Amino acid sequence: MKIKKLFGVLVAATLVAGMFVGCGSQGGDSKTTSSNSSSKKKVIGFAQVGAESGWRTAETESIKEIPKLDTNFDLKFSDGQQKQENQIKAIRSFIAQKVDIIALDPVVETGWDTVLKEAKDAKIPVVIVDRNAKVSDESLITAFLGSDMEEEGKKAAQLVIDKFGKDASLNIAELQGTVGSTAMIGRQKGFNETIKDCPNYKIIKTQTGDFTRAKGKEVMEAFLKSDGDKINVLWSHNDDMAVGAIQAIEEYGKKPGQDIFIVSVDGIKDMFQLMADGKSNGIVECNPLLGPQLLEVSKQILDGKLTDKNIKSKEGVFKQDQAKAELPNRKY
Ligand code: GZL
Repeated sequence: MKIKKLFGVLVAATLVAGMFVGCGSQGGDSKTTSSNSSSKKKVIGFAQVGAESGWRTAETESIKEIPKLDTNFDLKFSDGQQKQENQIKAIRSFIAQKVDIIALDPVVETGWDTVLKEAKDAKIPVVIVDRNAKVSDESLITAFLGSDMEEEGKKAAQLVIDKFGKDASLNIAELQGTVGSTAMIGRQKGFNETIKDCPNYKIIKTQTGDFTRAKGKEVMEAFLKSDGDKINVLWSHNDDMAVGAIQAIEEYGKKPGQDIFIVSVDGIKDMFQLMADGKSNGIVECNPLLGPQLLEVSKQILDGKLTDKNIKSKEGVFKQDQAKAELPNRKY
C-alpha cells in the first residue's frame, strides 16, 4: 500500500514540476521572447514643452492620436510645464523604460547634449519635433520635424510691408515668445532681417510674453502705458499673446486691427475669429498637427529606411479679408 501511495506522490510531483519548467522556458527562453517581440508594440516616449498655448494643445492632441492611427504603436507622454529640467527627467524615464523612440519638443535650444548622449548610449533614436535643439554632436539627433521659424518671421514682416510699404514710418511693439526657444529666436531674426529694407520701421518696445495670453496682456498693458499713443503695429510671436494684447488694447480705449495693425503666428481658431471680427490683420500659420508625420518618421527609423533627416511643415499666410472664409477650415 505504502509503495503505491509513494508512486502516486512521485507522479504528481513530476507533473507539477513539468508545468513550471514549461512556463519558465516560456518566460526565460530568449527565442520565445524574441519571436514574441515582433508582436510587441513599438513605444514612442514624447517629452512635450507644456500646455501654454492653443497651438501647444493642438500639437499634443495630434501626437496623442498616434496609437489610434497605428495600433502597433503606443505613446508615453510627459508635460514639461515649460521647464527644461522636467523634460530632461522625462527623457531619462523613457530611457529607463526602454522605449523604442524618444520624441522631444525642446522648450529652449541649448542644454540637451548630456541627456541625448544617454539616449544614444541606450541605442534609442531621438526625433526633435517643432522647436529645435542645438547639440555639439549631430549624431545625437536622428531626425527633425517642424516649421521654419525664420521664414515665419519673414512672412509676418512682409504682411506689414504689404500694408504700409517700405518707406512708411512705423513704431512697432514686439511680443517675444519664450526666450531661447527656436520659435522666438527664428521669428525675431526673420522679422528683423526683413525690415532692414524699411529705414523708418522702428521696434520701440520688445519684451517676452512667454507665449501665453495672460503674459501677453500684461506686457501689452505696460507697452500702452509708456507708448500707447506712438505704437502703430503689434508684432506677436504667437496668437495667444496677441489675444491677450487685443484685450489690453481695447481696455486702453484703442481699436485693435484699426488703430494698431496686428500680426501674429500660429493660426488658432480664436485668432481667425478675432481677425474675422476686424481686430487683427494678419496670421502666419505654424502647423501643430505633427502626429501623422511623427508616426511616419518613427516607422522609417525603426525599419532602417529614414529618407529625410529634416522634415519641414507646410504652412500658409492669411490676411484679414481671408479670415471669414478660412475660419470653418481651421482644425485647431
Ligand atoms: C511654434 C511653437 C510655439 C507656438 C506657440 O512652433 O513652438 O510654441 O508658436 C507655442 O504658440 O507656445
